[in-house]
Amino acid sequence: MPRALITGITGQDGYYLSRFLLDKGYEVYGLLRGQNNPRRAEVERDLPEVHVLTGDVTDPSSLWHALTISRPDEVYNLAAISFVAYSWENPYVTTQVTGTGVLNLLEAVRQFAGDEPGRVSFYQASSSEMYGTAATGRQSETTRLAPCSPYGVAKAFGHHLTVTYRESYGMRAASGILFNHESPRRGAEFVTRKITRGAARISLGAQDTITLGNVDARRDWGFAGDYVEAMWLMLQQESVDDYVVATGETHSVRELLDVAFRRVGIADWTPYVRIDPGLFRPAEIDTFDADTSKARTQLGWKPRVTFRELVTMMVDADLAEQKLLVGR
Ligand code: NDP
Ligand code: GDR
Repeated sequence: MPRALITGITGQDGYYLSRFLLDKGYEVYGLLRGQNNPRRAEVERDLPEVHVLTGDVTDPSSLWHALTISRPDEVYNLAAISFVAYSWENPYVTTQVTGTGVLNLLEAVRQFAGDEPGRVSFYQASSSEMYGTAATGRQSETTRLAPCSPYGVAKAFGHHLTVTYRESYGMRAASGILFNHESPRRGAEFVTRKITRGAARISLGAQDTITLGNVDARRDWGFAGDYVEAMWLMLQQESVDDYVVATGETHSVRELLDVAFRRVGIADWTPYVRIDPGLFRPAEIDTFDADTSKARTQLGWKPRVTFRELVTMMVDADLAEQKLLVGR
C-alpha cells in the first residue's frame, strides 16, 4: 500500500487530495498544526481513515517526526498562509509559513531519503500568484516570475527552491503552478465562497448585502476536486517536473455574481452588493491567460467541471447548509 504525507490537511485541497488518495488505496497521514486546532474534529469526522500527526511547517523537528512515523512514498506540501490579502497585513508570518516552510520540509525530506534521494516524491503547491502584474502573453512553466504580493514572493521562493532541490540533489520534487480552484470547502474569506454563501443567505432573508472589493478582477477558476488529480499525476511520472494547472478560461467577479444570484432566483444583484475601496488590494493581477498544454499533453489531465457548474455546485451546497443554520 503506498503511503502519503499531506501538510495542510484541514484545508480545502487537503480534504480533496486525501479523499482521492484514500480511494486509490493509499495510507494517508495528515499534518495538523496547533495544540488545540478547532478543525481537528472536522478532519476526524470527514476523513476518519487519515492518520493525524501534529506538526507545523515552521518547526523542523516536527516535520522530521512526521516523516519518521509516516515513512511516506509521497509528500504533498499544501500548508500555507494562503489568503493573498492577509499576506500584506502579515508579511512576516506569511514568509515563514508559505516560504521558509517549504525549505524546512524539503530539507527534512532530503535527509529522510538519505542515500536514495529519489525514494520520496515531493509535491509543492505553487501558485499563479507568482506571475504577478508583469506577465504578458500566456503564462506557462517558463514564464518569468514577478510576484506582487508577500504571498506571491513566498510562493516564488518555494517554487525556485523545489526546482533547485530537484536539480541539486536528484530529488523527485515537482512544483504544480495551480490557478484558482474552488469548491464547497473553500474558505469563506475567498471571493467565490463569500459570494455563494452571501447569495444563499440573502435569498433566505438571513443577510442584506455582500461587501466586496474589485468586482472587475478576473480569475481562472476551476474545481479543486479536478486539480488534486493533477497533483497526483505529477508524482506518477517517470521524471518529475513542473506543470501549470488551470482551465484556460477567465471570468470576472461580476460574472461570478451573475451566475450565483441567478441560481438563487435573483436576476439583478446590484442592490445587494456594496463596494468597499478598503478591500481593493495594493496590487492586483489582472491578466491571467494560462497555457495548460504541458499538463494536458504530458499528464493527460483536463478539467471536468465548468465555471457555471462550479458556481452552481457551491451555491447549492451553501443553500443546503444555510437552510439548516437559519432553520428554513
Ligand atoms: P487552505 O487555506 O484551505 O489550507 C491551507 C492549509 O495550510 C490549512 O490546512 C492550514 O491549517 C495549513 N497551515 C497553515 N499554516 C500552517 C503551518 N504553520 N504549519 C502547518 N500547516 C499550516 O488552502 P488550499 O487548500 O486552498 O490550498 C492548498 C495549497 O495550495 C496552499 O499552499 C495554497 O497556497 C496553494 N494554492 C491554492 C490555490 C487555490 O486556488 N486554492 C491555487 C494555488 C496554490 P489550519 O487549518 O490549521 O490553518
Ligand atoms: P486570490 O483569491 O487572491 O486569487 O488567491 P481571492 O478569492 O481572495 O480573490 C480573487 C479576486 O477577487 C477579488 N475580490 C475579492 N477577493 C476577496 N477575497 N474578497 C473580496 O471581497 C473581494 N472582492 C473582489 C480579489 O481582488 C481578487 O482579484 C487565491 C488563493 O487560493 C491563493 O492561495 C492562490 O495561490 C491563488 O488563488 C491562485
